[in-house]
Amino acid sequence: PTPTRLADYTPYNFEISETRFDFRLDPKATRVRSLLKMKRTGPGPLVLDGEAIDLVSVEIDGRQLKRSEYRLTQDKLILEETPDVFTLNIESKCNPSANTTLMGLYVSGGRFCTQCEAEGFRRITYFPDRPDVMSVFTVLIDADKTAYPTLLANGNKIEEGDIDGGRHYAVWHDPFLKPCYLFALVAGEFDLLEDSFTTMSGRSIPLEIFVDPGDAPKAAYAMDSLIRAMAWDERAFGREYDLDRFMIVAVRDFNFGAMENKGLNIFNSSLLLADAETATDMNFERIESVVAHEYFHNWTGNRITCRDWFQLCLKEGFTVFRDQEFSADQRGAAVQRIKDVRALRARQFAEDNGPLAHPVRPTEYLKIDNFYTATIYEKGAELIRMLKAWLGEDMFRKGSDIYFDRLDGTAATIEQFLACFETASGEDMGQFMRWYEQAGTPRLTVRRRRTPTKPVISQVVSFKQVTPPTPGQPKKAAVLIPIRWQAIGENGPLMEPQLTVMTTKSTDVSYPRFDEPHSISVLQGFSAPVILNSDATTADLVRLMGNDPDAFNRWEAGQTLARRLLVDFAKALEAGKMPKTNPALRDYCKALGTTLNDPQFDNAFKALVLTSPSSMEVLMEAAPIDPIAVHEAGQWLSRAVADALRDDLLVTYKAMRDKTGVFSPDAEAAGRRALKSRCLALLSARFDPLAASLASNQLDNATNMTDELAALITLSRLGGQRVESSMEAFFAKWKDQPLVLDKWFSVQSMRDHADGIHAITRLAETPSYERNNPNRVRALVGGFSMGNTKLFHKLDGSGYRFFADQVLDMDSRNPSVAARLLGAFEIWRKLDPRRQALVQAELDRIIAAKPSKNVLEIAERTRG
Ligand code: BAL
Ligand code: ZN
Repeated sequence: PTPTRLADYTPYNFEISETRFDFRLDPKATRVRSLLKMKRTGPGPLVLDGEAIDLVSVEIDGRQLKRSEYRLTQDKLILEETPDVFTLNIESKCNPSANTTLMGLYVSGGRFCTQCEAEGFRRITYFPDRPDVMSVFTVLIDADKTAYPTLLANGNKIEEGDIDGGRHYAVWHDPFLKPCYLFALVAGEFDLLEDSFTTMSGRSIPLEIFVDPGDAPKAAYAMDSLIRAMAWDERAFGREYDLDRFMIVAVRDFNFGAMENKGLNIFNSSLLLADAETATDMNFERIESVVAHEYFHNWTGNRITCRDWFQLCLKEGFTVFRDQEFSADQRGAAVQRIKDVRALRARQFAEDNGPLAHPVRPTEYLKIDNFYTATIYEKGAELIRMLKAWLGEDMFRKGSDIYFDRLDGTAATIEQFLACFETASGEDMGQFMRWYEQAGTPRLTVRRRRTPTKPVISQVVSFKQVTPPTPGQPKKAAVLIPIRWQAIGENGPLMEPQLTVMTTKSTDVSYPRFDEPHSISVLQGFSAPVILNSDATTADLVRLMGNDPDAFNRWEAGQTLARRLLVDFAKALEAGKMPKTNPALRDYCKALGTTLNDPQFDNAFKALVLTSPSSMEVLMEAAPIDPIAVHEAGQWLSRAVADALRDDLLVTYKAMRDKTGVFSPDAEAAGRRALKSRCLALLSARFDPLAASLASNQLDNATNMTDELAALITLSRLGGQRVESSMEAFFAKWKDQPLVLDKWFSVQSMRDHADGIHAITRLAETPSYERNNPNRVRALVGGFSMGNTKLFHKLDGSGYRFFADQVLDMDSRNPSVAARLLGAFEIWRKLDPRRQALVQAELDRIIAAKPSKNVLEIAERTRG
């Protein structure tokens, strides 16, 4: 297959001033008629995209074309000759109930819904399926009234009524220019949760969330989040909602988390439905941020969209940044930043330092679906954050105001985006652009030294940056790195926080002489997405854990200490030795105890301080290494912490128990539960019978899913008699709640089952395993590959084989989900040689099986 290249971009040669679609819905044969008002803007044939659909007829200005007047290939409809201005009518058919790809128009739970981003619209009808072709859409939906009482599309409803044969129709008009990837259509029977929001100019906007019958109460938190997000976007970015109503629909079968279709967001029900009994605090938190994310896309994505899919980060990076800022305001900046950086390190750093590394703005792809990555999203957001850190808050806001003003209604590029900040600040964006073009995580080395002159009048911090080679990019240039730093003494900071904007490969910064012992807090707030290599000693890190005014770096100091210990432990375990207790470990445990008992820190922060770096971080630092040694190193460290702090953990666990009896999903209550769960997990690392009895008690008496699931996970890790009966009881209790059953599959997938891979295979064969449902597949196959170190990485290769079989099986129905699952192999070069050989054999087997383009692209790039 030939890749699509950024360098080959050419504008489309037609404009479509008006678009009208008539849908006659039928699960097996939906008929789509389109009317497009076309105007030629450049030479060449008219080329429309279309895939897995049947063409019925094509007309130009009312005259039906003969078969010889157009060409039809597997994915294109080509008209060599057309007038300059004309009306094009096309009739086509598709089969939504047979559409297991979940791209285009499909059926989920008996309801019609769509997913068009990135290239799904071409599975609905023939159209220029590219983001720079924008039009004003009017959509008529005609469907059986009993089976599909609710008919929705983008924009405002302008007409509805009954028609013969028990059918009815609705006409929707969206006055805003949009590309077809933002098109949406929904039809079915729903319950409705309604509310409203009054915008800053005083317009009252009805808000409607459509869910499966009976689920409306579970949409209340999403509605609350939406209202807060709408108000926040007005405050933080001056953005007001534009249409007359805003709708969200929840569906069970969905490839993405959610989709920002204009005025009609469609959500995976896992990111919309929540109540105390069935959803965890993490679910509530995700719902809040994803509802906000999709809403924020209305400006960053919809009003201003992308010229081509290489510019995906233009909307995704900026929108992730906006949702992170929103969550920081809702839940506390430090805790939010820590969670975002943990996720960045576990996912994006793994991607950026492996075979799938690609720039935030890639230059070529086979399937764009494969580029909805942590790099585009999370690193893309980090770039916006750096822009803000560099330019300052006011200049950043000025630049974003210029962006919304200048580019509204257009399909834009990263260059156009950065030009707005150049206009605002007068700064040259040339070097900053490298962040979008260069893949790989820069390493930032920091060293402290005293000036050699006597008496010492100043001291120096030296920074050096190096970005390692990535596939296709052997040489890297220096990037602009905003470094926030500060000298910290025994009793707190000795100076104001500094911002050094590093633009060269190395730079020295001097600071005044301080007589007292002090440490340098570098990259406060994680001011740049780099891997820091610092010469901080254990004493420095302990000092920063206690005294750094920057809460992120207080946490970071503990993480750095823990990472060093974990790498040492993992290497010892791999060599068949027992990790040794050492002074650094004792200091680390003592510092954790101090934080745990300090009333000035909030509980959510304490829970994060008590959580050690992910295995992924340790694997990356210690590679190549046996992944099971890394996993066991984590258990060793947890056990050491629990041994040192047993009494404190127990007291805290008890103190965090809810005494009100009333569930609240707010940050404070969630923080208490997070700390309680963390204490329980640490106590269980000692295999103390007390932990088993605490977990059993918690499971029996839980009144919310956060507590219930934490107890179940603890029991599943402890093993022993209670596990099987608890798993069975949980299954029986929740078998009718698909979102909770996903959690059950996920816990099962991560257990170290006595009969190994056979247990996982059996799970994939149980009747409740829905092989077509992305959530269920991600729970079992994703959970297994990312969370079951022992069985996935078993040296007999059975874990890798099972996983590759599952990817190929999913690929036959849903290539984009299959390709995403396959990402679990991206770390294979970090593994020990024996496992590398096993994974390589599986990648070769996948490639030989002639998979979809999606899976082929990921398998080949991973294989290298
Ligand atoms: N645009 C795809 C889903 C999302 O990022 O919101
Ligand atoms: Zn998005």
